[in-house]
Amino acid sequence: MLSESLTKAISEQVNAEYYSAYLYQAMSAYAEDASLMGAANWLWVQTREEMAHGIHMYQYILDRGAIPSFDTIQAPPASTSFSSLLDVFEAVLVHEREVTERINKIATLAMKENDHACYHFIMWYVNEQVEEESNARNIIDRLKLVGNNAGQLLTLDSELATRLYVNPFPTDVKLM
Ligand code: OFO
Repeated sequence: MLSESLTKAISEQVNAEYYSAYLYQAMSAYAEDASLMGAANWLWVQTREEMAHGIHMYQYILDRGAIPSFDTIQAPPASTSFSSLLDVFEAVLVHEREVTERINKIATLAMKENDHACYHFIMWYVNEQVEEESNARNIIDRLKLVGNNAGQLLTLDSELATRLYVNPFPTDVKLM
Protein backbone atom coordinates (compact mmCIF):
# COMPACT_ATOMS: atom_id res chain seq x y z
CA MET A 1 0.00 0.00 0.00
CA LEU A 2 1.11 3.53 -0.77
CA SER A 3 2.29 5.40 2.36
CA GLU A 4 0.37 8.39 3.67
CA SER A 5 3.18 10.76 2.71
CA LEU A 6 3.43 9.46 -0.87
CA THR A 7 -0.38 9.48 -1.21
CA LYS A 8 -0.35 13.13 -0.14
CA ALA A 9 2.54 14.03 -2.45
CA ILE A 10 1.03 12.32 -5.50
CA SER A 11 -2.46 13.72 -4.75
CA GLU A 12 -0.91 17.18 -4.68
CA GLN A 13 0.73 16.38 -7.99
CA VAL A 14 -2.63 15.30 -9.47
CA ASN A 15 -3.86 18.77 -8.53
CA ALA A 16 -0.74 20.36 -10.05
CA GLU A 17 -1.26 18.43 -13.30
CA TYR A 18 -4.84 19.70 -13.53
CA TYR A 19 -3.50 23.20 -12.88
CA SER A 20 -1.04 22.62 -15.75
CA ALA A 21 -3.96 21.66 -17.98
CA TYR A 22 -5.78 24.81 -16.95
CA LEU A 23 -2.67 26.92 -17.57
CA TYR A 24 -2.17 25.49 -21.07
CA GLN A 25 -5.83 26.04 -21.82
CA ALA A 26 -5.47 29.74 -20.89
CA MET A 27 -2.38 29.91 -23.11
CA SER A 28 -4.20 28.19 -25.96
CA ALA A 29 -6.98 30.78 -25.68
CA TYR A 30 -4.37 33.55 -25.97
CA ALA A 31 -2.93 31.97 -29.13
CA GLU A 32 -6.33 31.35 -30.70
CA ASP A 33 -7.35 34.94 -30.00
CA ALA A 34 -4.14 36.07 -31.73
CA SER A 35 -5.09 33.85 -34.75
CA LEU A 36 -2.04 31.66 -34.15
CA MET A 37 -4.06 28.49 -34.63
CA GLY A 38 -1.04 26.19 -34.81
CA ALA A 39 0.23 27.38 -31.43
CA ALA A 40 -3.32 27.15 -30.09
CA ASN A 41 -3.37 23.52 -31.25
CA TRP A 42 0.04 22.74 -29.70
CA LEU A 43 -1.05 24.20 -26.37
CA TRP A 44 -4.39 22.39 -26.55
CA VAL A 45 -2.65 19.05 -27.11
CA GLN A 46 -0.54 19.91 -24.06
CA THR A 47 -3.74 20.54 -22.08
CA ARG A 48 -4.94 17.04 -22.91
CA GLU A 49 -1.57 15.51 -21.98
CA GLU A 50 -1.65 17.22 -18.58
CA MET A 51 -5.16 15.87 -17.94
CA ALA A 52 -3.87 12.41 -18.85
CA HIS A 53 -0.98 12.81 -16.37
CA GLY A 54 -3.42 13.79 -13.61
CA ILE A 55 -5.74 10.86 -14.28
CA HIS A 56 -2.81 8.45 -14.54
CA MET A 57 -1.51 9.54 -11.11
CA TYR A 58 -5.01 9.42 -9.61
CA GLN A 59 -5.39 5.83 -10.84
CA TYR A 60 -1.96 4.90 -9.51
CA ILE A 61 -2.91 5.98 -5.98
CA LEU A 62 -6.05 3.81 -6.16
CA ASP A 63 -4.13 0.90 -7.66
CA ARG A 64 -1.81 1.01 -4.66
CA GLY A 65 -4.71 0.67 -2.23
CA ALA A 66 -4.88 4.32 -1.13
CA ILE A 67 -7.39 7.10 -1.79
CA PRO A 68 -6.41 10.34 -3.50
CA SER A 69 -7.29 13.63 -1.82
CA PHE A 70 -8.70 16.57 -3.73
CA ASP A 71 -8.16 20.27 -3.38
CA THR A 72 -9.00 23.53 -5.10
CA ILE A 73 -7.31 24.00 -8.46
CA GLN A 74 -5.50 27.32 -8.65
CA ALA A 75 -6.60 29.75 -11.37
CA PRO A 76 -4.09 30.30 -14.18
CA PRO A 77 -3.05 33.79 -15.28
CA ALA A 78 -5.60 35.49 -17.53
CA SER A 79 -5.10 34.76 -21.25
CA THR A 80 -4.93 38.52 -21.79
CA SER A 81 -1.90 38.80 -19.49
CA PHE A 82 0.39 37.28 -22.16
CA SER A 83 2.05 39.81 -24.44
CA SER A 84 3.36 37.55 -27.23
CA LEU A 85 3.85 33.91 -28.16
CA LEU A 86 7.42 34.18 -26.90
CA ASP A 87 6.04 35.41 -23.57
CA VAL A 88 3.73 32.34 -23.49
CA PHE A 89 6.53 29.85 -24.15
CA GLU A 90 8.86 31.51 -21.67
CA ALA A 91 6.09 31.04 -19.10
CA VAL A 92 5.79 27.39 -20.23
CA LEU A 93 9.49 26.82 -19.51
CA VAL A 94 9.30 28.47 -16.07
CA HIS A 95 6.26 26.35 -15.28
CA GLU A 96 7.75 23.07 -16.47
CA ARG A 97 10.92 23.71 -14.45
CA GLU A 98 8.74 24.05 -11.36
CA VAL A 99 6.96 20.81 -12.24
CA THR A 100 10.34 19.08 -12.62
CA GLU A 101 11.27 20.15 -9.09
CA ARG A 102 8.00 18.79 -7.73
CA ILE A 103 8.42 15.46 -9.55
CA ASN A 104 12.02 15.14 -8.33
CA LYS A 105 10.81 15.64 -4.75
CA ILE A 106 8.35 12.76 -5.15
CA ALA A 107 11.14 10.58 -6.58
CA THR A 108 13.35 11.45 -3.59
CA LEU A 109 10.54 10.60 -1.17
CA ALA A 110 9.84 7.27 -2.88
CA MET A 111 13.55 6.47 -2.69
CA LYS A 112 13.71 7.40 1.02
CA GLU A 113 10.74 5.17 1.76
CA ASN A 114 12.23 2.32 -0.27
CA ASP A 115 9.05 2.20 -2.32
CA HIS A 116 10.55 0.75 -5.49
CA ALA A 117 7.22 0.50 -7.31
CA CYS A 118 6.47 4.17 -6.70
CA TYR A 119 10.01 5.14 -7.65
CA HIS A 120 9.63 3.25 -10.91
CA PHE A 121 6.24 4.91 -11.49
CA ILE A 122 7.53 8.43 -10.92
CA MET A 123 10.64 7.89 -13.06
CA TRP A 124 8.39 7.96 -16.12
CA TYR A 125 7.62 11.57 -15.16
CA VAL A 126 11.27 12.37 -14.43
CA ASN A 127 12.04 11.46 -18.04
CA GLU A 128 8.91 13.17 -19.33
CA GLN A 129 10.05 16.43 -17.73
CA VAL A 130 13.30 16.33 -19.70
CA GLU A 131 11.18 16.31 -22.85
CA GLU A 132 8.76 18.96 -21.58
CA GLU A 133 11.59 21.40 -20.83
CA SER A 134 13.41 20.62 -24.05
CA ASN A 135 10.26 21.21 -26.17
CA ALA A 136 9.70 24.59 -24.53
CA ARG A 137 13.35 25.61 -24.94
CA ASN A 138 13.33 24.62 -28.60
CA ILE A 139 10.22 26.68 -29.37
CA ILE A 140 11.60 29.67 -27.41
CA ASP A 141 14.86 29.54 -29.40
CA ARG A 142 12.97 29.44 -32.68
CA LEU A 143 10.64 32.26 -31.65
CA LYS A 144 13.69 34.35 -30.83
CA LEU A 145 15.12 33.66 -34.30
CA VAL A 146 11.78 34.60 -35.87
CA GLY A 147 11.73 37.93 -34.01
CA ASN A 148 9.26 40.31 -35.64
CA ASN A 149 9.14 38.49 -38.97
CA ALA A 150 5.42 37.74 -39.46
CA GLY A 151 6.02 35.37 -42.38
CA GLN A 152 8.41 33.22 -40.37
CA LEU A 153 6.07 33.28 -37.39
CA LEU A 154 3.28 31.89 -39.58
CA THR A 155 5.61 29.17 -40.88
CA LEU A 156 6.46 28.14 -37.32
CA ASP A 157 2.76 28.31 -36.44
CA SER A 158 1.93 25.90 -39.30
CA GLU A 159 4.47 23.48 -37.88
CA LEU A 160 2.92 23.69 -34.41
CA ALA A 161 -0.42 22.87 -36.07
CA THR A 162 0.85 19.39 -36.95
CA ARG A 163 1.12 18.23 -33.32
CA LEU A 164 -1.39 15.46 -32.64
CA TYR A 165 -2.61 14.23 -29.28
CA VAL A 166 -1.38 10.74 -28.53
CA ASN A 167 -2.59 9.09 -25.32
CA PRO A 168 0.64 8.55 -23.36
CA PHE A 169 -0.94 5.64 -21.47
CA PRO A 170 -2.84 3.66 -24.12
CA THR A 171 -3.67 0.77 -21.80
CA ASP A 172 -5.42 3.00 -19.25
CA VAL A 173 -9.16 2.56 -19.82
CA LYS A 174 -10.01 5.88 -18.17
CA LEU A 175 -8.01 7.68 -20.86
CA MET A 176 -9.39 5.91 -23.93
FE1 OFO B 1 2.57 16.97 -16.66
O1 OFO B 1 4.03 17.61 -17.55
FE2 OFO B 1 3.82 19.39 -18.00
O2 OFO B 1 3.36 20.12 -16.45
